[in-house]
Amino acid sequence: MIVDSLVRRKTDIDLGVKSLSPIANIFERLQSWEQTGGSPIGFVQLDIATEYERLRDLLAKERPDSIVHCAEQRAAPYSMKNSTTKRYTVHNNINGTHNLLCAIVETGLDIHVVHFGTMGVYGYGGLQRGSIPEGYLEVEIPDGDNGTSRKQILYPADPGSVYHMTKSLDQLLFYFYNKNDRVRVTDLHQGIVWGTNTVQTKRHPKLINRFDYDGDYGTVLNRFLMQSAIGYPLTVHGTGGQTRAFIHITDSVRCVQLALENPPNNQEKVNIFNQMTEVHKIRDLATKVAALTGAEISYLPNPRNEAAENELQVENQHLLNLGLKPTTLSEGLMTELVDVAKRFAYRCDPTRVPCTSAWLDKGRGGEEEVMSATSMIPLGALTAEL
Ligand code: USQ
Repeated sequence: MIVDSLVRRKTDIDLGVKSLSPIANIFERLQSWEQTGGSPIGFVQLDIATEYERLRDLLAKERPDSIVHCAEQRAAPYSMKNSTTKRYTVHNNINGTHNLLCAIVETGLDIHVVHFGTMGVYGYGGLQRGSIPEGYLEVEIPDGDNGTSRKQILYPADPGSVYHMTKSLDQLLFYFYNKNDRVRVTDLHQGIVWGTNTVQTKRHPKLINRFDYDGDYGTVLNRFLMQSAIGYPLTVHGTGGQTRAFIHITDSVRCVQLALENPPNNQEKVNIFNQMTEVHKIRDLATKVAALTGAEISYLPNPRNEAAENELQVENQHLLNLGLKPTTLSEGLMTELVDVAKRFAYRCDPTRVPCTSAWLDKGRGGEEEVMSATSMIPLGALTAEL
């Protein structure tokens, strides 16, 4: 059963932009799924952040074994646009997660929650020593008698946007409800997803996934591949020195399946898996895409407040041990995505490609940030939209 407020469709209308791939209405999608032999999927339109009683009663009626929680506002740039989108992101994400946990406790059901978290809870600041562990860190705390005691804690959160901050707060909600009420949770700390089709979505044209290319919702690799398809110079922020974790969409779906098939028991702490398969620097990705497609690269002032360069190593042994076989960056998969983008290029509005959501107001250093980034870049490389 799908429970969805359908707010993402409304956000498109508010932003005046649409997915590059055409998205059929929910009823057509469900019908197409059944036509291709899929088991019937129920649908309930419900906002879990505001309709607590309906959510609780639905759980009591349906008694699910597991819930995959992806009912969160998921774009960092959207969360940083203005005070309305910041407050919406906090309201929706925190109340949604809390209502779900609270309803599980109130109904007395033993439901396994699989949550889409983010690698961004760890932060991407500067040089890193060693690999980022999967959620927890062993620390020694001074005990006041010149000795130390050992403790396992959540890895210190270092969010880089309001969106990432809400996912950091989610971790505490899970920690508390697991400790207090033994709610079983798997938190998937996911990297940047790329690709658009899975085996299931390829079964019918109306099952295609969203392909967001705009500056608010599009993620970096999909954006670069789509930009190359329409002849738009690749929009690298700053020097492109940010290093990020990535995962292909087919692996993302497989990881959810592995998490569902391997739930923790209710004496175990929250399972945290780093859901990523590879790490890349943004400028290296741009170079790869340019070499594959002949696209130009633009080095633009960075609208975000993020380190110019960072290194990243990540542990992902849990999902590998459960059987994940990583699908890594390949020319074939990148070309497949460029082909999808070319097919729907007629739906693209190039004026919506630039990232206009700025992390800092002018009065708080935003202008200086843009100025210093601009001064590092050959003027010829800047595109007109700035
Ligand atoms: N970037 C560019 N050019 C662009 C777009 C982005 O250089 O045109 C840079 C950004 O400055 C940033 C990096 O690419 O350094 C990643 O940006 P992104 O928009 O692809 O990803 P991000 O904002 O971090 O968020 C996305 C998803 C979010 C998920 C997160 C995983 O929107 O839901 O949680 O990736 S992670 O990045 O590992 O935190």
